[in-house]
Amino acid sequence: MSDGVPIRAALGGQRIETASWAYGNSGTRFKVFAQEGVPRDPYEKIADAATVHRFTGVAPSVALHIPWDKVDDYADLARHAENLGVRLGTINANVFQDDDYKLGSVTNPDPGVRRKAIAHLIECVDIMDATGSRDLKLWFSDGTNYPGQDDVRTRQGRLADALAETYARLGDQQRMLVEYKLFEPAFYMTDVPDWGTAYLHCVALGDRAQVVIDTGHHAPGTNIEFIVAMLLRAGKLGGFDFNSRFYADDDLMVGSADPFQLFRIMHEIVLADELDKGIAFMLDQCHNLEPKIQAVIRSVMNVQEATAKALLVDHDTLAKAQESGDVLEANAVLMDAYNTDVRPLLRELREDMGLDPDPIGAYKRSGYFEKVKAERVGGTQAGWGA
Ligand code: LRH
Ligand code: MN
Repeated sequence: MSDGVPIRAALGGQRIETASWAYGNSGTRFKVFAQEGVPRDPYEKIADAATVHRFTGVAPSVALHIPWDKVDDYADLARHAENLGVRLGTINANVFQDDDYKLGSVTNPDPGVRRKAIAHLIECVDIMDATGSRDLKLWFSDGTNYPGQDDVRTRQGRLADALAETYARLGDQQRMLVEYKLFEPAFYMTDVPDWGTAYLHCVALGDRAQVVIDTGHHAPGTNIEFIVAMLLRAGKLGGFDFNSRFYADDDLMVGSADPFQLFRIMHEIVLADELDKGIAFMLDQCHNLEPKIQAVIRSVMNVQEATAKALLVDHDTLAKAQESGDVLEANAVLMDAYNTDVRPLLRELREDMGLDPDPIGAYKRSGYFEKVKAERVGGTQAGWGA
């Protein structure tokens, strides 16, 4: 029982948004290994996302990336999603793949290039109007590779102007989520490198500008749950791009490299009673080697397991130990929850939800992958189009 909300109800009400691009081919600069059965268009990507929701019950929306998911009729795409039991979620802008953006997009020294980038951001808001999406997510690859290449404060001014113009275009129910990243593709200075920079821009913009924490975007050793707590305290935590990494922005399955970190993050969310208050819990991953749909199902289950453990933390005993300075007792309260096997609880929850307690087994038995492998022959497989 966490703050009066039965754990099962909290887990049953969890909402995890999957990423359309996770179902497409992806890789590294060395190689993209194409896989059989990969979708060829946004309609097929959404069918795969709906399959994840069918077997997990807690992934009812799918984030889109523009232009990777560009279609002629977004309202028709939204209907297609609805017919499959899911809805279109966060709209991700892309100002990181066009030749014009070599020296930056909204921070580019060339005003014409900045105009082009801003036009794309605003086009994404038009798409949100058509899809009914609440959130516009903005990640900028903008940065420099050598000291002196460009002026830091001048670029920040250009960025602030572009964000303000885009923010002004948002509808009343729409939000802007600003994502930061320490480095890559820029290797000397990134214009939005850390939570502080994203936070400062969001404060300057207004209430509907919030920060997104991509768990793969920090320097090694960063205490991410501290950033979570700080942004929660400031009312500026808009969402997460969940994934995990051993080294850099590896985009591996969330919880696969560091399940304890994911637990500590969800502990801060549960402690602040923010599990179902509008924070966007999104997956942002690339399944370069492993079967993609199954990997997304596993990722959703990893978030469920971390959340279930966080909901098991005895907050009263923890607070007492903290207030009395009982260091080991306080740590033990957290470790007891973390070391609890929550898989039986989640199996029961799935049965309560009318689902197979074993989502991966059920998915494999469904023959869905064999079906799409047979159907998706010909055409061009979806990818990052880079
Ligand atoms: C950048 C990022 C961003 C997306 C992209 C797919 O590394 O995390 O969120 O636009 O991955
Ligand atoms: Mn991301």
